[in-house]
Amino acid sequence: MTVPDAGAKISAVRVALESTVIAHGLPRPENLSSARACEAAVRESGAEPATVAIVAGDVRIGLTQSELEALASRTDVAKVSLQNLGAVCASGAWGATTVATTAHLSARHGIHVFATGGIGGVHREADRTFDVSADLTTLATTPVVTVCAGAKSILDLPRTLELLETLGVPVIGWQTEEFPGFYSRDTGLGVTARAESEVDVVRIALAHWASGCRTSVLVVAPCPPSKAIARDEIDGAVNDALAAASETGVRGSAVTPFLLARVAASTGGRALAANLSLLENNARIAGRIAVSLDRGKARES
Ligand code: PSU
Ligand code: MN
Repeated sequence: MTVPDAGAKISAVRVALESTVIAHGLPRPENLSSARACEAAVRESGAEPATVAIVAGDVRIGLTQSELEALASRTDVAKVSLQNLGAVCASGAWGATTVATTAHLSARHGIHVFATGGIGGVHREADRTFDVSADLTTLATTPVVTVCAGAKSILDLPRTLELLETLGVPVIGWQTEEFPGFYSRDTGLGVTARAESEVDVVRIALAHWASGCRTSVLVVAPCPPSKAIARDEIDGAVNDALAAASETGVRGSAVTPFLLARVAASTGGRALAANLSLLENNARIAGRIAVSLDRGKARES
């Protein structure tokens, strides 16, 4: 077996799902319907969904329906990155896990594939602020397949890709040679390799890990065409939002919610529709990859 294994027993083919998007990334009630739709999409692909979160201080790999409802409706859910994971657990609080924390906990619990919307990365003006997401450093040390639609639209995408290259994280385009722009299908930026199907992804991931690499394999799947937004329109909306942020002096962790709310408003709800569509799409693709990876491992052992 060449898939790194933390020693945990795998009873079924599981796919982990990120929860920050549920508690902090989407408005209500779409957040709960999206979380359910993502779980259903994983099941339709033949795998078992495991939404990851912290429930009253306990790490949960898979939530009950009532826990999922609580996560989507409570107003005291912490955003949990690796830095505050221990503190949130120790305090008995509820927490929603970022990409970094979901990847980390997935690997620890024997799950090799997880799905999210967009990863964190290098923020614009990071040269001044040092704001680089722990998602990148965690992907660099965590051997799981991560399925996303690119990085958050408000980031510096060329620098995010540079850093992924430095960290040795392969970026696999799902039926594309272009790094997707989250809401838009294209950015003009390239990927490491293209995959036509889950079989291609599994072949690359197994070869990557067999050669001793222990990073994540990042699969980037563009937003489904019917809901995607043109690149120029999104670039304009993000630039307007950035200008408004510097005018109003919004700072720190308030910046991202501020920018995303502005982009959502200026696209008249189409940004939300795109987000919901790509989340479900990613969950479905992750399910297919997990099933195929399980078969690949069985052939090897
Ligand atoms: N993409 C979005 N909205 C979000 C996130 C991603 O459009 O809220 C979340 C994800 O959970 C990601 C996290 O892991 O933001 C990164 O946060 P930070 O930049 O603080 O590391
Ligand atoms: Mn940050």
